[in-house]
Amino acid sequence: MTEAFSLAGKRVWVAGHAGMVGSALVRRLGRENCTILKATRKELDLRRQADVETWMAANKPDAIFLAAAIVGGILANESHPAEFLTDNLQIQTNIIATADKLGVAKLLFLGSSCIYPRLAPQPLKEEYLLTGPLEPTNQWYAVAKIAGIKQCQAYRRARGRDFISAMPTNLYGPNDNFDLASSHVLPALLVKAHQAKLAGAQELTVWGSGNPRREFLHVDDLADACVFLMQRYSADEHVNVGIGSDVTIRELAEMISAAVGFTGKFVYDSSKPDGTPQKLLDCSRLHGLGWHAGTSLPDGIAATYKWYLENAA
Ligand code: GFB
Repeated sequence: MTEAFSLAGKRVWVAGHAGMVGSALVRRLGRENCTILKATRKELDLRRQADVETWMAANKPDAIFLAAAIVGGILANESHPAEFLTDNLQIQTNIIATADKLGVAKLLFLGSSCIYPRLAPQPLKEEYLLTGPLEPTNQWYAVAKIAGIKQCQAYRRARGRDFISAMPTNLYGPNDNFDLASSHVLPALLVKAHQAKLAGAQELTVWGSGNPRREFLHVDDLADACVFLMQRYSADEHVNVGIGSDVTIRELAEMISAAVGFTGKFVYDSSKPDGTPQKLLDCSRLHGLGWHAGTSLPDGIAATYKWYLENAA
């Protein structure tokens, strides 16, 4: 597919540049001939509309990757419903509405596979959006992300803006959150397996039943897909971004233990929630455009463990 929107010579704002997704985007955009704009949290509170307007008017982005969000694993979502709903709505609304006001040429909004109904058929096609009830543990975050898709569509229709949305599956990689209380499952199990190995422990605690199925995409693959979509995609419909296969949490724990060298057994903590039974994206739309993920899960886990040892352990 041809490149309809060139990033060459453009001022490109990565909103949320310090996070796992934003920092992957900054790495990937280093290969494009563009000027990357960043605003630290100290410089700009994205929840404050007037501050966002002032910063954007002064910095004049031509294109925006909207990767800024309050994110977290299943427990963080359950424990902070107000922040996951309100802060995310504020951040995305301020940026999208100001991008419209200033006539920003292109914007890509990032969502999540939790936008789909809890019991939607698998793999999840884009058209399953709003066809059933959401997963209760992350409904607050999901509602904000669904609103973001609709905001992009609304500005496309009403104002002719080239705002698009990408919906990644569960992500992992460098700069992930490795805090056990608020992280997602993959970094959590990496830390737990590593600490259990060091302590010579015989057991590792896995939350829930181990039966839920999840699909895991390396964040560098997501960044590559986002740049691809920014350059080549322009339509109302959001686009799923995944790897095409999923594993049970039990299988994930086994893969991580093998990578880390933990040889003990798993104990399942049924006081913790399972969440959605399965989340596997149908990526036919993205594959049809010509993009495929390049990192296998075992390779991605090995690379992330190496990164963790060198940077965060
Ligand atoms: O990754 P995770 O926190 O989020 O949990 P979701 C995935 C599964 O792993 C759940 C289990 O069934 C957890 O119970 N799990 C097992 C663990 N051990 C652990 C552990 O030590 N830590 C964690 N965190 N989980 C999130 C949503 O859902 O996914 C967000 O809450 C977002 O809104 C994100 O969509 C991508 O996949 O269940």
